[in-house]
Amino acid sequence: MAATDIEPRPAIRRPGPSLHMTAVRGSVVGVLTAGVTLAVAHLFAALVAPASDPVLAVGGVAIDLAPQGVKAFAIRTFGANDKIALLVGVYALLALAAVLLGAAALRRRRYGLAGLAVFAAIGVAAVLSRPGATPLGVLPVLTGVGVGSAAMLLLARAGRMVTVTPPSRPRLLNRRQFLATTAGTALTAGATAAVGQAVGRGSAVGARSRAAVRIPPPVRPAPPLPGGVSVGVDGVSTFLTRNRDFYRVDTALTVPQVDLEAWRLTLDGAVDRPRTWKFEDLLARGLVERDITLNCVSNEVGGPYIGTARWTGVPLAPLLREAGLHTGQNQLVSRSVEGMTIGTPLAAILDGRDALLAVAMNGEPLPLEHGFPVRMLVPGLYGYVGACKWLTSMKVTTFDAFDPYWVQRGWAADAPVKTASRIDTPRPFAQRRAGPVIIAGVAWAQRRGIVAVEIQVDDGPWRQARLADGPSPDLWRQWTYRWDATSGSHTLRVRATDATGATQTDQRAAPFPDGATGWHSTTVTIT
Ligand SMILES: Nc1nc2c(c(=O)[nH]1)N[C@H]1C(S)=C(S)[C@@H](COP(=O)(O)O)O[C@H]1N2
Ligand SMILES: [Mo]
Repeated sequence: MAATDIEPRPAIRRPGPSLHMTAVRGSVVGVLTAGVTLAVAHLFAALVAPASDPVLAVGGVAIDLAPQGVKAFAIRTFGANDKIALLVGVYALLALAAVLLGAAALRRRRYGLAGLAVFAAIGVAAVLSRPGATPLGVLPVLTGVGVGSAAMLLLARAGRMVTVTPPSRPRLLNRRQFLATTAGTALTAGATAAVGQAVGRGSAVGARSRAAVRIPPPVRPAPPLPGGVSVGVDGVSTFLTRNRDFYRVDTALTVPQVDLEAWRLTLDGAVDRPRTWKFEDLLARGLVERDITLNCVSNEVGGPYIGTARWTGVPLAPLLREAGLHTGQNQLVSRSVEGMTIGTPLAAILDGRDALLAVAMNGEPLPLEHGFPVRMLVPGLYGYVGACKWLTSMKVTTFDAFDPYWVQRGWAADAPVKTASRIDTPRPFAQRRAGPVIIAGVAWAQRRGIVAVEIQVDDGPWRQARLADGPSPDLWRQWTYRWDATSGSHTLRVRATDATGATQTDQRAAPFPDGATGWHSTTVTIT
């Protein structure tokens, strides 16, 4: 038995290794073991398949298993940083587990090894459960755990304690050796992780593919936007949202990297003629260009998950018709390269609206975050039922036959965009001088269009806002209202009416399961 494991039993009572010292050694051994394990796994994942990184795989499982309330909370609280927050959480849990593992390894080597085996099992299970996983994907975890075990044994050995002259406190057997071993291990782990990062960047095949893409000019360009679509008021969102400002909502922990050479889009299911396209085949069909507003069902009243872009793409309806749709079908299931499934009502695609397979956004190939090389866009539907990114297959089927990802989690299978409006300025709790104050914002009801926006100050009457130009029902519409502000604290409310004549309901509803409702309001102070 190792010296660390024995407490000599002299009659006199003497201090054991100080709790402090044990905790420090345990933490050092555990965290370094975890560091080596994860760094090696990361490097091998970069070499084999990025999705086989165990941390990403576990994070992915967490996203898919997270109950609806937790997901909604994460999007509400962390917004576009929800994935960073998740990874921070995963690493924090790992660090805690690592400290315990290190302490266990110092007591008995086999406790440490058993702990690592548990990690290996979790990692392997997570990796294999990811969409598109291959048996090769377990290589990074297993190699990482193998090297990690060796590191742990080395560290635990170097961290042995000895009691030199009872009743003094036990000390490190060889302080210098412990320091040298930990420093060496830390350096090795760091260097391995850095190489893994570099290899990962080098294999950023999506970025390379995207850089090489040339999108031909559209055969049917978008009609020019009238200058009057923008109210030109500070604080109101730009009418077209820049790509870098466009909201991003998806379950992908790392942005999928698509190699355009290998990428194919298939159409099958209940059709006479299943088809497969390469990217060039799609471009060769001739592109159209459309300005379309896209928004997320998770958007709270007044929330930021909406944007408008000029999209270039292939009209989707003719593609489906050419394939010969069987009768009785009502759902098109899109599948993305990382395994998302999105179900779109066939009727919506075929009713004459500009449903697209988009290849470009605001004049550039689709950004990787927004679905390079191809995403679907169906005006009038929330993104989770009409806007699959990183698209790789489409299947014609029925709603009875298949529940896509979000529907399995209780969201509505069909989700037309609800009429909504937002006050962009003044911001909440803004302070303004008494006198004229411009209230302005946006309203949207894709497919129907906005015909009126009204403003209410406190409990006063509803008054018409001035609408900016609205060239298409698939676009949001800006509005302004000139308010003669009097001093005091005031609540401003907005509501919109769509072209069917329906005015937004004041009934508050949360985004789940088919989109939020209620009037956006904001409180300002006038001095
Ligand atoms: N592959 C994939 N496509 C996806 C999603 C996803 O998680 N994975 N999220 C959908 C949702 S919920 C929305 S609102 C839109 C958001 O598109 P954006 O990130 O380009 O704004 O993408 C949709 N397409
Ligand atoms: Mo969404």
